[in-house]
Amino acid sequence: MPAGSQWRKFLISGILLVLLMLQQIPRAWAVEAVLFEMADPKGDDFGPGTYLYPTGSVFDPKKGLFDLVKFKVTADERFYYFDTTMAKVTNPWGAPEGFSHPIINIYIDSAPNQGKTETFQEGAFVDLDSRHGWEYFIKVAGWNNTAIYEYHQPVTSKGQQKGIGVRLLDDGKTIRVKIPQGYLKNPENWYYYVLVGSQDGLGPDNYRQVMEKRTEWLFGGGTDTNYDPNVIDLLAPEKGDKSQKAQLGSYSLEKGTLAVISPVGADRKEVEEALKKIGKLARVEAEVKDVFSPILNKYPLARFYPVYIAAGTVVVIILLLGWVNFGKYFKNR
Ligand SMILES: [Ca+2]
Ligand SMILES: [Ca+2]
Ligand SMILES: [Ca+2]
Repeated sequence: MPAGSQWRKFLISGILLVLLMLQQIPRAWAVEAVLFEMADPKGDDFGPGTYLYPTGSVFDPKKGLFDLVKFKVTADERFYYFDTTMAKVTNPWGAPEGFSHPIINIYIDSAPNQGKTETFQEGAFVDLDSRHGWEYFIKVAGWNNTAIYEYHQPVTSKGQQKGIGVRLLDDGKTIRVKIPQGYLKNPENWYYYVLVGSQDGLGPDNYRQVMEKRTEWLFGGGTDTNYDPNVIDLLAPEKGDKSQKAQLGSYSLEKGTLAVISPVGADRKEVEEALKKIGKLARVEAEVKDVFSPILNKYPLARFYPVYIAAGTVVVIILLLGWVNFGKYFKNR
C-alpha cells in the first residue's frame, strides 16, 4: 500500500476519534434526573371532545398538530428541561424555534395554598384548581415569545427570557424548553398544568379561538362565547373524573363559569431521590473546579482539555498499533 493512502486513512480515523471523544466526554458526565414523566392519549386534540380543526390547508393533515403525546421534566446541575412531545410538528411559517403551530402553556404549582387560580392573561379560558394555584408560568411559543412569569407579576410584564432556550429536538416532535434553575424553586413540590393551543399572534394571549362553526382560521365545535376553553389538548388521564373531556367540558354558559382544570404531579419522594443524584454530582464538579480553577485562570487554553486528551489518545493508539512509521513518512517527503 502506498504511504500516502495509509497516511490519509490514519488522518481520517484520528479525526473521527477526536470528534467522537469530544461528543462523548461531556455526554458521559452529564447526569439527567427525571422529575416527572407522563404520557397523554393520542388523538385527543379535540378539547372537550367536540373541537374541529380550522379548514385552512396550513392545518393539514387536520390532526396531530396540537396532539400532546408526552410531557417530561428533567434536570441536570444547571437547568430544568421541559419536553413536550407532539404527535406531529410542522413549521409552515418558518419560526426560528422549529415549530409554527402549537402554543404550550405550562403552569407550575410549587407551594400549597398560595399562587393564582386565574391564568396569567385571558386566552386559554380556563381556571385552575383552587388548591393548586400557580407560582410559575412557562409560555412556550415561537418567534421569541417563550418566557417564564411569576404569579405576582403584573399582566403587562414581559416575563423573563434571559438564558432560556427553546428548540425542536432531533426526533422532530419534541419541543424542549431549557430554563436556568435560578428561576424556579421547590421542584419537589411541583404540580403541572400543561395546555396546548394553537398559536395566533392576534388571538387572546396568543391563542387561536374556538367558535361554534369552524372557519379557515378558527376552530369549530365550541361556542361563540368566551367560556369554552381555547385549549385543544390538555395533559390528563384518559379516563375518570379528571379526564380531558370532563375537565375541559366543565364550563357553564348558564352560570357564566370557566372550566376548572386539575394538575398532575410526581411522587415527592421520587423527585427528592432524583434531585439528590444531581446534588452529589454538582458537589463533585464544584470540588474539581476548585482544584483546577487556579490552573485555568493562569492557562486559559487548559479548558480545551478534552481535545488534548483525545489527541493524546489517538497518538498513543497509533504508536501502539504501529500504523504509521513516522520516520519513514518524513524521510520519503
Ligand atoms: Ca394528546
Ligand atoms: Ca400554589
Ligand atoms: Ca390530553
